[in-house]
Amino acid sequence: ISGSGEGPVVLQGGKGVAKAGTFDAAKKPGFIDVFKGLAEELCGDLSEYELTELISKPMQRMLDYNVPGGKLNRGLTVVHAALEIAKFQGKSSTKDEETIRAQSAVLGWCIEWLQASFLVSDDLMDSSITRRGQPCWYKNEDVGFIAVNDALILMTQVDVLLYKMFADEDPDLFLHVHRIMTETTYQTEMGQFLDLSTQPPQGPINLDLYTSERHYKIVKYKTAFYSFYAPIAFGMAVAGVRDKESLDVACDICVKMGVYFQVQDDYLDCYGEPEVIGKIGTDIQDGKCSWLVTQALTRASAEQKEVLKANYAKDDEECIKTVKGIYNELKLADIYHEYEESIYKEICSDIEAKVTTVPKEIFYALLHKIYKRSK
Ligand code: GPP
Ligand code: MG
Ligand code: MG
Ligand code: MG
Repeated sequence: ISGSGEGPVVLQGGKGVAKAGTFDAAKKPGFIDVFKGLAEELCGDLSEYELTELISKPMQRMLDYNVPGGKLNRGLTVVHAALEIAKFQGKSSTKDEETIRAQSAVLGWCIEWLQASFLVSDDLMDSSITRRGQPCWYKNEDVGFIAVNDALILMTQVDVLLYKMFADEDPDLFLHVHRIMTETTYQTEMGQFLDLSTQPPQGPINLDLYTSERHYKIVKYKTAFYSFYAPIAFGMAVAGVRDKESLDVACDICVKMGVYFQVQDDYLDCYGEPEVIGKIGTDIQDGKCSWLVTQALTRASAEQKEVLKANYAKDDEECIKTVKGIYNELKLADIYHEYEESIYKEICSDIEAKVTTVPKEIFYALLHKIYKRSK
Protein backbone atom coordinates (compact mmCIF):
# COMPACT_ATOMS: atom_id res chain seq x y z
CA ILE A 1 0.00 0.00 0.00
CA SER A 2 1.53 3.26 -1.02
CA GLY A 3 0.87 6.71 0.26
CA SER A 4 1.24 8.34 -3.13
CA GLY A 5 -1.45 10.05 -5.15
CA GLU A 6 -2.84 13.56 -5.18
CA GLY A 7 -6.15 14.89 -3.99
CA PRO A 8 -7.87 17.09 -1.47
CA VAL A 9 -7.05 14.67 1.32
CA VAL A 10 -5.59 15.93 4.55
CA LEU A 11 -3.53 12.94 5.45
CA GLN A 12 -1.53 11.25 2.80
CA GLY A 13 1.88 9.73 3.04
CA GLY A 14 4.47 11.65 5.00
CA LYS A 15 3.12 15.12 4.38
CA GLY A 16 -0.25 14.03 5.68
CA VAL A 17 0.88 12.96 9.09
CA ALA A 18 2.72 16.24 9.57
CA LYS A 19 -0.45 18.13 8.70
CA ALA A 20 -2.42 16.38 11.41
CA GLY A 21 -0.22 18.16 13.93
CA THR A 22 -1.48 21.60 12.98
CA PHE A 23 -4.69 20.77 14.87
CA ASP A 24 -4.64 20.78 18.64
CA ALA A 25 -4.90 17.04 18.69
CA ALA A 26 -4.69 16.87 22.48
CA LYS A 27 -8.20 18.32 22.79
CA LYS A 28 -11.38 16.63 21.65
CA PRO A 29 -12.39 18.98 18.78
CA GLY A 30 -8.88 19.02 17.31
CA PHE A 31 -8.66 15.28 17.68
CA ILE A 32 -11.99 14.87 15.87
CA ASP A 33 -10.64 17.03 13.03
CA VAL A 34 -7.94 14.42 12.57
CA PHE A 35 -10.66 11.77 12.29
CA LYS A 36 -12.27 13.76 9.50
CA GLY A 37 -8.99 13.82 7.62
CA LEU A 38 -8.44 10.10 8.04
CA ALA A 39 -12.00 9.23 7.02
CA GLU A 40 -11.59 11.41 3.96
CA GLU A 41 -8.30 9.68 3.23
CA LEU A 42 -10.06 6.31 3.30
CA CYS A 43 -13.36 7.16 1.59
CA GLY A 44 -12.82 10.36 -0.33
CA ASP A 45 -11.19 8.87 -3.34
CA LEU A 46 -11.57 5.19 -4.09
CA SER A 47 -10.74 5.61 -7.77
CA GLU A 48 -7.74 3.29 -7.38
CA TYR A 49 -10.37 0.61 -6.88
CA GLU A 50 -12.88 2.17 -9.33
CA LEU A 51 -15.32 2.43 -6.45
CA THR A 52 -15.62 6.12 -5.61
CA GLU A 53 -19.14 6.61 -7.00
CA LEU A 54 -20.33 3.29 -5.67
CA ILE A 55 -19.19 3.18 -2.08
CA SER A 56 -17.57 6.42 -0.90
CA LYS A 57 -20.76 7.82 0.61
CA PRO A 58 -22.07 4.70 2.36
CA MET A 59 -18.57 3.95 3.64
CA GLN A 60 -18.33 7.47 5.06
CA ARG A 61 -21.72 6.96 6.74
CA MET A 62 -20.53 3.69 8.27
CA LEU A 63 -17.42 5.39 9.66
CA ASP A 64 -19.29 8.42 10.99
CA TYR A 65 -21.78 6.14 12.73
CA ASN A 66 -19.25 3.84 14.34
CA VAL A 67 -15.86 5.45 14.83
CA PRO A 68 -15.98 8.89 16.48
CA GLY A 69 -18.96 8.78 18.89
CA GLY A 70 -17.35 7.41 22.05
CA LYS A 71 -15.55 8.99 24.98
CA LEU A 72 -12.29 8.82 22.96
CA ASN A 73 -10.31 7.96 26.12
CA ARG A 74 -8.17 5.44 24.26
CA GLY A 75 -7.29 7.72 21.37
CA LEU A 76 -6.66 10.83 23.45
CA THR A 77 -4.48 8.82 25.81
CA VAL A 78 -2.01 8.16 23.00
CA VAL A 79 -1.66 11.90 22.33
CA HIS A 80 -1.48 12.86 25.97
CA ALA A 81 1.08 10.16 26.82
CA ALA A 82 3.33 11.00 23.85
CA LEU A 83 3.31 14.74 24.67
CA GLU A 84 3.93 14.18 28.37
CA ILE A 85 6.83 11.83 27.73
CA ALA A 86 8.39 14.26 25.24
CA LYS A 87 8.10 17.04 27.82
CA PHE A 88 9.71 14.75 30.41
CA GLN A 89 12.59 14.05 28.02
CA GLY A 90 13.12 17.77 27.48
CA LYS A 91 16.03 18.49 25.18
CA SER A 92 16.78 14.81 24.65
CA SER A 93 13.46 14.41 22.79
CA THR A 94 14.33 13.62 19.18
CA LYS A 95 11.13 14.77 17.49
CA ASP A 96 9.51 18.16 17.23
CA GLU A 97 6.19 18.63 18.98
CA GLU A 98 4.25 18.83 15.75
CA THR A 99 5.42 15.42 14.60
CA ILE A 100 4.64 13.95 18.02
CA ARG A 101 1.15 15.41 17.94
CA ALA A 102 0.51 14.20 14.41
CA GLN A 103 1.82 10.68 14.80
CA SER A 104 0.12 10.14 18.14
CA ALA A 105 -3.20 11.47 16.87
CA VAL A 106 -3.14 9.05 13.94
CA LEU A 107 -2.22 6.15 16.21
CA GLY A 108 -4.92 7.22 18.65
CA TRP A 109 -7.45 7.00 15.86
CA CYS A 110 -6.12 3.58 14.84
CA ILE A 111 -7.10 2.34 18.30
CA GLU A 112 -10.50 4.03 18.05
CA TRP A 113 -10.95 2.33 14.66
CA LEU A 114 -10.06 -1.02 16.15
CA GLN A 115 -12.50 -0.37 18.97
CA ALA A 116 -15.22 0.47 16.43
CA SER A 117 -14.61 -2.85 14.71
CA PHE A 118 -14.82 -4.71 18.03
CA LEU A 119 -18.00 -2.92 19.10
CA VAL A 120 -19.84 -3.50 15.83
CA SER A 121 -19.22 -7.23 16.11
CA ASP A 122 -19.56 -7.40 19.91
CA ASP A 123 -23.05 -5.89 19.71
CA LEU A 124 -24.12 -8.55 17.22
CA MET A 125 -22.66 -11.33 19.36
CA ASP A 126 -24.19 -9.91 22.57
CA SER A 127 -27.59 -9.12 20.95
CA SER A 128 -27.27 -5.59 22.28
CA ILE A 129 -29.77 -2.86 21.55
CA THR A 130 -28.09 0.52 21.89
CA ARG A 131 -24.53 1.81 21.87
CA ARG A 132 -23.27 5.34 22.47
CA GLY A 133 -26.85 6.56 22.76
CA GLN A 134 -28.02 5.27 19.39
CA PRO A 135 -29.19 1.92 18.03
CA CYS A 136 -26.36 -0.58 17.61
CA TRP A 137 -25.13 -0.45 14.03
CA TYR A 138 -26.53 -3.88 13.12
CA LYS A 139 -29.95 -2.78 14.42
CA ASN A 140 -30.31 -0.35 11.52
CA GLU A 141 -32.86 -1.72 9.09
CA ASP A 142 -30.54 -1.61 6.11
CA VAL A 143 -27.57 -3.10 7.98
CA GLY A 144 -28.29 -6.32 9.92
CA PHE A 145 -25.70 -8.99 9.18
CA ILE A 146 -23.92 -6.64 6.75
CA ALA A 147 -22.40 -5.37 10.02
CA VAL A 148 -20.09 -8.39 9.88
CA ASN A 149 -18.44 -7.09 6.73
CA ASP A 150 -18.40 -3.56 8.13
CA ALA A 151 -16.53 -4.82 11.21
CA LEU A 152 -14.03 -6.53 8.91
CA ILE A 153 -13.58 -3.33 6.92
CA LEU A 154 -13.01 -1.30 10.08
CA MET A 155 -10.42 -3.82 11.22
CA THR A 156 -8.58 -3.78 7.90
CA GLN A 157 -8.67 0.01 7.80
CA VAL A 158 -6.48 -0.02 10.91
CA ASP A 159 -3.79 -1.70 8.81
CA VAL A 160 -4.45 0.53 5.82
CA LEU A 161 -3.96 3.59 7.99
CA LEU A 162 -0.78 2.22 9.57
CA TYR A 163 0.67 1.44 6.15
CA LYS A 164 -0.32 4.76 4.62
CA MET A 165 0.85 6.88 7.52
CA PHE A 166 3.94 5.14 8.80
CA ALA A 167 5.37 2.36 6.61
CA ASP A 168 7.39 4.71 4.37
CA GLU A 169 7.78 7.68 6.66
CA ASP A 170 8.92 5.94 9.84
CA PRO A 171 9.49 2.21 9.24
CA ASP A 172 10.84 1.52 12.75
CA LEU A 173 7.80 3.06 14.36
CA PHE A 174 5.59 1.22 11.88
CA LEU A 175 7.00 -2.21 12.66
CA HIS A 176 6.88 -1.62 16.38
CA VAL A 177 3.29 -0.37 16.53
CA HIS A 178 2.11 -2.90 13.96
CA ARG A 179 3.43 -5.71 16.13
CA ILE A 180 1.68 -4.30 19.22
CA MET A 181 -1.53 -3.78 17.24
CA THR A 182 -1.55 -7.34 15.94
CA GLU A 183 -0.79 -8.83 19.33
CA THR A 184 -3.36 -6.78 21.25
CA THR A 185 -5.98 -7.56 18.61
CA TYR A 186 -5.26 -11.26 18.99
CA GLN A 187 -5.40 -11.01 22.79
CA THR A 188 -8.75 -9.23 22.58
CA GLU A 189 -10.17 -11.85 20.24
CA MET A 190 -9.06 -14.64 22.56
CA GLY A 191 -10.68 -12.83 25.50
CA GLN A 192 -13.86 -12.52 23.48
CA PHE A 193 -13.57 -16.23 22.67
CA LEU A 194 -13.45 -17.06 26.37
CA ASP A 195 -16.28 -14.59 27.12
CA LEU A 196 -18.52 -16.19 24.52
CA SER A 197 -17.64 -19.77 25.34
CA THR A 198 -18.63 -19.24 28.98
CA GLN A 199 -22.18 -18.14 28.28
CA PRO A 200 -24.60 -20.97 27.49
CA PRO A 201 -26.21 -21.10 24.03
CA GLN A 202 -29.44 -21.61 25.97
CA GLY A 203 -30.01 -22.16 29.73
CA PRO A 204 -29.65 -23.91 32.12
CA ILE A 205 -26.29 -22.55 33.15
CA ASN A 206 -23.37 -24.40 34.63
CA LEU A 207 -22.65 -22.36 37.76
CA ASP A 208 -19.21 -23.93 38.11
CA LEU A 209 -17.97 -21.87 35.17
CA TYR A 210 -18.72 -18.53 36.79
CA THR A 211 -15.61 -18.13 38.92
CA SER A 212 -13.56 -15.04 39.74
CA GLU A 213 -10.52 -16.70 38.16
CA ARG A 214 -12.31 -17.18 34.87
CA HIS A 215 -13.74 -13.67 35.04
CA TYR A 216 -10.23 -12.27 35.55
CA LYS A 217 -8.90 -14.08 32.46
CA ILE A 218 -11.84 -12.98 30.32
CA VAL A 219 -11.59 -9.30 31.16
CA LYS A 220 -7.80 -9.15 31.14
CA TYR A 221 -7.80 -10.41 27.57
CA LYS A 222 -10.96 -8.94 26.08
CA THR A 223 -10.47 -5.43 27.45
CA ALA A 224 -7.20 -4.53 29.16
CA PHE A 225 -4.67 -4.90 26.35
CA TYR A 226 -6.39 -2.94 23.63
CA SER A 227 -8.02 -0.37 25.92
CA PHE A 228 -5.13 0.45 28.24
CA TYR A 229 -1.85 -1.13 27.22
CA ALA A 230 -1.98 -0.28 23.51
CA PRO A 231 -2.70 3.47 24.00
CA ILE A 232 0.15 3.84 26.52
CA ALA A 233 2.55 1.71 24.47
CA PHE A 234 1.73 3.77 21.36
CA GLY A 235 2.30 7.05 23.17
CA MET A 236 5.61 5.70 24.43
CA ALA A 237 6.54 4.50 20.93
CA VAL A 238 5.97 7.92 19.37
CA ALA A 239 8.18 9.48 22.03
CA GLY A 240 10.85 6.88 21.31
CA VAL A 241 10.40 4.70 24.41
CA ARG A 242 10.39 1.13 23.11
CA ASP A 243 12.55 -0.84 25.56
CA LYS A 244 11.20 -4.05 27.02
CA GLU A 245 11.50 -3.00 30.64
CA SER A 246 9.43 0.16 30.23
CA LEU A 247 6.86 -1.74 28.21
CA ASP A 248 6.61 -4.51 30.80
CA VAL A 249 6.02 -2.04 33.63
CA ALA A 250 3.39 -0.26 31.54
CA CYS A 251 1.73 -3.56 30.71
CA ASP A 252 1.50 -4.61 34.36
CA ILE A 253 -0.17 -1.39 35.41
CA CYS A 254 -2.40 -1.22 32.34
CA VAL A 255 -3.65 -4.76 32.81
CA LYS A 256 -4.64 -3.91 36.36
CA MET A 257 -6.43 -0.75 35.22
CA GLY A 258 -8.09 -2.60 32.36
CA VAL A 259 -9.45 -5.28 34.66
CA TYR A 260 -10.78 -2.55 36.98
CA PHE A 261 -12.35 -0.79 33.96
CA GLN A 262 -14.15 -3.94 32.85
CA VAL A 263 -15.38 -4.61 36.40
CA GLN A 264 -16.89 -1.11 36.20
CA ASP A 265 -18.41 -1.99 32.82
CA ASP A 266 -19.95 -5.14 34.31
CA TYR A 267 -21.28 -3.17 37.29
CA LEU A 268 -22.72 -0.41 35.09
CA ASP A 269 -24.38 -3.00 32.85
CA CYS A 270 -26.76 -3.64 35.77
CA TYR A 271 -26.54 -0.50 37.93
CA GLY A 272 -25.76 2.23 35.36
CA GLU A 273 -28.31 4.55 33.79
CA PRO A 274 -28.83 3.64 30.12
CA GLU A 275 -29.16 7.35 29.28
CA VAL A 276 -25.78 7.97 30.88
CA ILE A 277 -23.82 4.91 29.71
CA GLY A 278 -25.42 5.08 26.26
CA LYS A 279 -26.24 1.39 26.21
CA ILE A 280 -28.81 -0.98 27.65
CA GLY A 281 -27.39 -3.81 29.76
CA THR A 282 -27.74 -7.38 28.50
CA ASP A 283 -25.29 -9.33 30.67
CA ILE A 284 -27.88 -11.15 32.82
CA GLN A 285 -30.00 -12.42 29.92
CA ASP A 286 -26.86 -13.17 27.88
CA GLY A 287 -25.57 -15.33 30.74
CA LYS A 288 -22.26 -13.46 30.84
CA CYS A 289 -19.50 -14.32 33.27
CA SER A 290 -19.90 -10.83 34.69
CA TRP A 291 -18.10 -9.60 37.81
CA LEU A 292 -21.50 -9.29 39.51
CA VAL A 293 -22.53 -12.91 39.06
CA THR A 294 -19.12 -14.22 40.15
CA GLN A 295 -19.31 -12.08 43.30
CA ALA A 296 -22.90 -13.17 43.93
CA LEU A 297 -21.94 -16.83 43.68
CA THR A 298 -19.14 -16.53 46.23
CA ARG A 299 -21.63 -15.06 48.71
CA ALA A 300 -24.93 -16.74 47.91
CA SER A 301 -26.68 -19.28 50.13
CA ALA A 302 -27.63 -22.66 48.64
CA GLU A 303 -31.12 -21.31 48.14
CA GLN A 304 -29.97 -18.14 46.43
CA LYS A 305 -27.76 -20.25 44.16
CA GLU A 306 -30.78 -22.26 43.09
CA VAL A 307 -32.65 -19.07 42.28
CA LEU A 308 -29.70 -17.79 40.24
CA LYS A 309 -29.46 -21.08 38.42
CA ALA A 310 -33.13 -20.94 37.49
CA ASN A 311 -33.15 -17.31 36.39
CA TYR A 312 -29.72 -16.36 35.02
CA ALA A 313 -29.18 -16.40 31.25
CA LYS A 314 -32.91 -16.15 30.47
CA ASP A 315 -34.20 -13.46 28.18
CA ASP A 316 -37.23 -12.72 30.33
CA GLU A 317 -38.02 -9.54 32.27
CA GLU A 318 -39.17 -11.41 35.41
CA CYS A 319 -36.03 -13.57 35.48
CA ILE A 320 -33.81 -10.50 35.09
CA LYS A 321 -35.65 -8.78 37.94
CA THR A 322 -35.19 -11.83 40.14
CA VAL A 323 -31.45 -11.92 39.49
CA LYS A 324 -31.17 -8.21 40.27
CA GLY A 325 -33.11 -8.87 43.47
CA ILE A 326 -30.46 -11.37 44.58
CA TYR A 327 -27.69 -8.89 43.71
CA ASN A 328 -29.41 -6.34 45.94
CA GLU A 329 -29.93 -8.83 48.79
CA LEU A 330 -26.21 -9.57 48.66
CA LYS A 331 -25.44 -5.83 48.65
CA LEU A 332 -23.22 -6.12 45.59
CA ALA A 333 -23.25 -2.35 45.08
CA ASP A 334 -21.48 -1.96 48.44
CA ILE A 335 -19.01 -4.73 47.58
CA TYR A 336 -18.30 -2.93 44.31
CA HIS A 337 -17.58 0.39 46.00
CA GLU A 338 -15.19 -1.35 48.40
CA TYR A 339 -13.47 -3.03 45.48
CA GLU A 340 -13.17 0.30 43.69
CA GLU A 341 -11.49 1.98 46.66
CA SER A 342 -9.01 -0.81 47.21
CA ILE A 343 -8.03 -1.33 43.56
CA TYR A 344 -7.63 2.42 43.13
CA LYS A 345 -5.16 2.54 46.03
CA GLU A 346 -3.35 -0.52 44.73
CA ILE A 347 -2.91 1.01 41.27
CA CYS A 348 -1.66 4.28 42.78
CA SER A 349 0.98 2.48 44.81
CA ASP A 350 2.00 0.45 41.74
CA ILE A 351 2.49 3.66 39.79
CA GLU A 352 4.55 5.14 42.60
CA ALA A 353 6.69 2.03 43.01
CA LYS A 354 7.25 0.88 39.44
CA VAL A 355 7.18 3.77 36.98
CA THR A 356 10.60 5.36 36.47
CA THR A 357 11.38 5.76 32.77
CA VAL A 358 8.27 7.73 31.80
CA PRO A 359 6.24 10.32 33.74
CA LYS A 360 3.91 8.76 36.32
CA GLU A 361 1.37 11.35 35.22
CA ILE A 362 0.43 9.39 32.09
CA PHE A 363 -0.88 6.56 34.26
CA TYR A 364 -2.53 8.84 36.80
CA ALA A 365 -4.31 10.72 34.01
CA LEU A 366 -5.72 7.45 32.71
CA LEU A 367 -6.69 6.26 36.18
CA HIS A 368 -8.46 9.52 36.98
CA LYS A 369 -10.44 9.29 33.76
CA ILE A 370 -12.02 6.06 34.98
CA TYR A 371 -12.05 6.35 38.79
CA LYS A 372 -15.67 6.42 40.03
CA ARG A 373 -16.96 6.71 36.48
CA SER A 374 -20.70 6.54 35.84
CA LYS A 375 -20.38 6.20 32.05
C1 GPP B 1 -16.15 -5.55 26.23
O1 GPP B 1 -17.16 -6.47 26.47
C2 GPP B 1 -15.19 -6.14 25.27
C3 GPP B 1 -15.14 -5.81 23.98
C4 GPP B 1 -16.03 -4.75 23.43
C5 GPP B 1 -14.19 -6.48 23.07
C6 GPP B 1 -14.89 -7.19 21.97
C7 GPP B 1 -13.93 -8.00 21.23
C8 GPP B 1 -14.11 -8.52 20.00
C9 GPP B 1 -13.02 -9.32 19.41
C10 GPP B 1 -15.34 -8.32 19.21
P1 GPP B 1 -18.69 -6.06 26.69
O2 GPP B 1 -19.51 -6.90 25.77
O3 GPP B 1 -18.99 -6.09 28.12
O4 GPP B 1 -18.75 -4.55 26.18
P2 GPP B 1 -20.09 -3.69 26.14
O5 GPP B 1 -20.66 -3.67 27.53
O6 GPP B 1 -19.62 -2.31 25.74
O7 GPP B 1 -20.99 -4.33 25.14
MG1 MG C 1 -21.19 -6.28 24.62
MG1 MG D 1 -19.28 -8.69 24.77
MG1 MG E 1 -20.41 -4.83 29.15
